[in-house]
Amino acid sequence: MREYTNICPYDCPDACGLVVTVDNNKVIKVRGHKEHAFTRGTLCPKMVHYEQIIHSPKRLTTPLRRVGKKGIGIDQFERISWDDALHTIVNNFKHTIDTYGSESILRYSYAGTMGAVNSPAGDYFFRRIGATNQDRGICSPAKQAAFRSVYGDTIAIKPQEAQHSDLIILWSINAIATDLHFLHDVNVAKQRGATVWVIDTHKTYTYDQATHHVYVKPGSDGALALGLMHIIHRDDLADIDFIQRYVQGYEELVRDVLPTFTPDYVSSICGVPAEVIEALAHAYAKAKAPFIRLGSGVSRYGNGSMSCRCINALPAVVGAWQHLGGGLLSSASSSQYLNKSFMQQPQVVTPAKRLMPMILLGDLLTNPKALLEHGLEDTSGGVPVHSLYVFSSNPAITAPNQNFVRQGLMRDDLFTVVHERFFTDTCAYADIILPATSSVESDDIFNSYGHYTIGANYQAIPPVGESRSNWQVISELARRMRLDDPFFKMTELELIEQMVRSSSKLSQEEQDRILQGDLVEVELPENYKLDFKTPSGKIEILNPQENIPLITYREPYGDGEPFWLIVGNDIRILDSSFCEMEFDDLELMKLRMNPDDARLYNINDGDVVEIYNIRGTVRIKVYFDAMVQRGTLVTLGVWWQSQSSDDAVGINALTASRPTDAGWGSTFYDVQVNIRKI
Ligand SMILES: Nc1nc2c(c(=O)[nH]1)N[C@H]1C(S)=C(S)[C@@H](COP(=O)(O)OP(=O)(O)OC[C@H]3O[C@@H](n4cnc5c(=O)[nH]c(N)nc54)[C@H](O)[C@@H]3O)O[C@H]1N2
Ligand SMILES: Nc1nc2c(c(=O)[nH]1)N[C@H]1C(S)=C(S)[C@@H](COP(=O)(O)OP(=O)(O)OC[C@H]3O[C@@H](n4cnc5c(=O)[nH]c(N)nc54)[C@H](O)[C@@H]3O)O[C@H]1N2
Ligand code: SF4
Ligand SMILES: [Mo]
Repeated sequence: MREYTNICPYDCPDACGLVVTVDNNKVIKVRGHKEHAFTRGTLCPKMVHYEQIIHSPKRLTTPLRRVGKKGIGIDQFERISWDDALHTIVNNFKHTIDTYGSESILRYSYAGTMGAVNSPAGDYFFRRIGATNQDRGICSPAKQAAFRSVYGDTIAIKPQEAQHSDLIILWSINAIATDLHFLHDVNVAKQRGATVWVIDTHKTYTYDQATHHVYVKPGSDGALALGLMHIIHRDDLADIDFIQRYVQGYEELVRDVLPTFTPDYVSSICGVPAEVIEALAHAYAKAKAPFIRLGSGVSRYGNGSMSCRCINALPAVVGAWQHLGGGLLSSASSSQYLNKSFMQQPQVVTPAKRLMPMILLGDLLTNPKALLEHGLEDTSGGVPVHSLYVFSSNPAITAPNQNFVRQGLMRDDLFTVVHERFFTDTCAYADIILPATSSVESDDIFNSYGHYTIGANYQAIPPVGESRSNWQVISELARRMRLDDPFFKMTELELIEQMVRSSSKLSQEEQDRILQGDLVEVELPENYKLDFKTPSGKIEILNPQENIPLITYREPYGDGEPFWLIVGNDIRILDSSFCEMEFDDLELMKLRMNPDDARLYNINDGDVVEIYNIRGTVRIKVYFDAMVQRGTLVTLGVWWQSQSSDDAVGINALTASRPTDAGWGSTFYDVQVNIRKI
């Protein structure tokens, strides 16, 4: 029996430290690592039985070739050897390049594993062969663009600082489900007397963590933030000394924008009573060290980046950054300490090729001119995709505009490879399936987008079945494609060492400790919170480089339908990861609806309804919930098709591939639907 230190690989800001117990080449137990500065010894419910996922009988263990129809199931596949599988893929790539041009190959991958080696494993390979590469915008680039607009390259605040705050706002973050370990810091602050506000569209799992709740209309938070600043200015609560020293654009904001955003006007946009807006503004401005934890919900709208810019301005106006415990955490991913760019091989120049925003997968598979029609550059002139390589992602269920995605995946003239741990919905459309390792079966290194602890994962057990890691497959494909870059000959261990040793930000001691397997919380520079790394050296409420330089309110898109549809995160799964687990609940996908709304549509508790819009229709059972705001409908989780309420489609049949206002991000929350009883 032996214990290994490991990192949880999933797309979660907590990037927890794990202790993995191995006996006889099997993981028998997983627990939270006590010495991890953010995990502090506890795991979320999803991961307490990680060993059941690693050794699940449902794991894919050999390569498979489809011999039957697309889109049906695993019985349409037969087992083949790795050699046969890789040979087929390489032949297809060569044929596709010769016949249609290299951009006819499309790579699609995301963060099934967050490992710094295995997540971007294909970035350079697909650029090197001239394929259509992807812009990784499925998650929350609009939020990052907003932070960058206001704070440039400023180092993100350490989450643990929130322990010293006297007022914490969990703003569009369902922390119990999505950032559980931050609540440790929140609870320490609460014990010291802090108040905790949650700003969301509905009552989430995180409800009980808060002392105060604010429910906004979807997509309206920009107006709320401006309303708070209106009151802060009106009541002389702004920190003028701080603003004069550190903020650009406050005068213009007060003159041109804030006068409109009176509490009554803001209330009419957000649906929040004016007295609640007043109370929040006063509490926020009078707190000594207010801390905002900004989640991604608010950024996934057509106005998402602008809303986030407005929220980012709040700590500037009250000077929160000066005080221990004060500030705003949007994401720590901008503050990279590993030299992750090594995986991109930036020194190798290759001809510019087509880049597809991830949200346009369905659009591009069904319409070769889609990028051009969206006003994007397409160096291929609009060549159809004939070969698709998917890894670490399940787009048949998680990508927006699902009807287009599935229509594209069904094309007979599309050759699809899926590298996966389980038979997901995307696998059903594959021509070749490759079995993937789990995080304990290969080597990798992880940093986090929610905190500053870095840790290496050294292989704890041999691969299950014949599974291989992303890097092992990609480097083998490179070899078979006769690419002779020394990069492709590197092992995962060598890549890890390279990313650590070539980091200019890690001290020698930190490097040594990380490589020897310690969990290392990196040291941040002194006074980093007030070192604003923007062109002006100040916080840029007014950023002259933006199309709209001064922060303001913009409306979300909407679809002209009567209900906003909120697809929140389910605590049991992570995007569609963990759907391979067994669940007691026979009905995983439900729709929560306010009973007063339901009555208007003659809908009863327990009725099966159709929710629909221009993009699709989904059948789902209604549950009454008086805590759901009028005019919104709530469903949790992006479930596999077999777990969905509808036989034919998942929830993303309703969501759109419209981009956010910055960063070509997803607008998963910016969806409206109508409802009918069936
Ligand atoms: N259990 C679990 N954990 C996860 C995930 C999961 O699916 N399940 N997903 C992982 C991934 S990939 C990510 S990116 C993160 C995301 O984690 P979060 O940052 O928490 O983002 P979301 O869960 O998308 O949205 C958070 C909240 O925003 C709310 N919201 C939606 N629209 C609005 C709005 O207009 N205003 C306000 N104020 N709130 C709004 C939603 O109701 C939701 O409760 O979580 C990660 N962790
Ligand atoms: N409606 C709606 N849709 C959403 C969201 C939402 O809130 N609402 N959230 C969106 C967000 S924020 C995100 S980030 C996306 C994420 O969407 P996806 O990128 O599709 O993420 P997952 O569904 O977690 O799928 C990851 C897959 O990778 C596999 N995997 C795990 N480890 C490895 C590995 O080492 N190698 C390989 N090859 N495979 C591996 C897992 O088995 C899993 O099937 O979903 C988005 N979709
Ligand atoms: S909270 Fe996130 S990082 Fe931690 S164990 Fe759970 S899924 Fe993994
Ligand atoms: Mo995400």
